[in-house]
Amino acid sequence: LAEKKPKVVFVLGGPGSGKGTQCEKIVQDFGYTHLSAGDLLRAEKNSGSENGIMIQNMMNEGKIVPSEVTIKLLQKAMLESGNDKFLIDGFPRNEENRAAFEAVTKIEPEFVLYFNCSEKEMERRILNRNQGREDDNIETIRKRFKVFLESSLPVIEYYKGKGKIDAAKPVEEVFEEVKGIFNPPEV
Ligand code: UP5
Ligand code: MG
Repeated sequence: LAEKKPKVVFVLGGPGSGKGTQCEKIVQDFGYTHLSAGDLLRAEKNSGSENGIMIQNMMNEGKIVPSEVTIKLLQKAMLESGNDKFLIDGFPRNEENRAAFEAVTKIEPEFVLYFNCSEKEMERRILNRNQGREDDNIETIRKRFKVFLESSLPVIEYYKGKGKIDAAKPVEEVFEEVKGIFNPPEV
């Protein structure tokens, strides 16, 4: 029996570009379930799982956790949500993530949002965040930026032309632009 395939939107952008902030707003207006790959990995780390130490070490170095770990967490969260529309925030982060997700789930994204922001502004936001994230120190932030440029931007380029947003503006202005993509104005 053919099951209905879930709809997925990838929400991408550098560290501190506002992925989580905008996803919370999209959820309120458009009925998606928000799945932050980073939040799922942090929860897995805190659960005392056998992968916990590995996840912690990789996140503290700004490195990308092996695809199979992240994809399992995403699949489990999708199943448990009972929803069929997902914002996948902060994943895929490299070409291998992208290809593995597609191979395992057979899902291709409806579209991809890319929150484009300068490093200077992203660094300012992260350093002001104060949520006790272990990776929010200047040394790890620099490593996260480097991994973003080297590994994650190529994935964004792969999906090019599908939803680049100027994320340097205030939250509400960014969301106006986001809404236009979810809800194209009628002509
Ligand atoms: N803020 C937001 N929008 C603003 C605006 N328009 N104007 C002014 N301020 C704004 O926002 C960051 C801060 O800025 C907040 O204080 C917010 O109020 C303010 P947020 O919405 O949290 O930005 P976000 O893009 O979500 O930043 P985050 O730090 O979560 O991004 P990262 O991509 O760095 O973190 P993530 O949690 O996705 O990943 C962390 C690590 O997990 C990775 O480095 C990696 O090691 C690992 N990981 C994997 O290995 N695989 C994965 O698939 C995912 C993660
Ligand atoms: Mg986030």
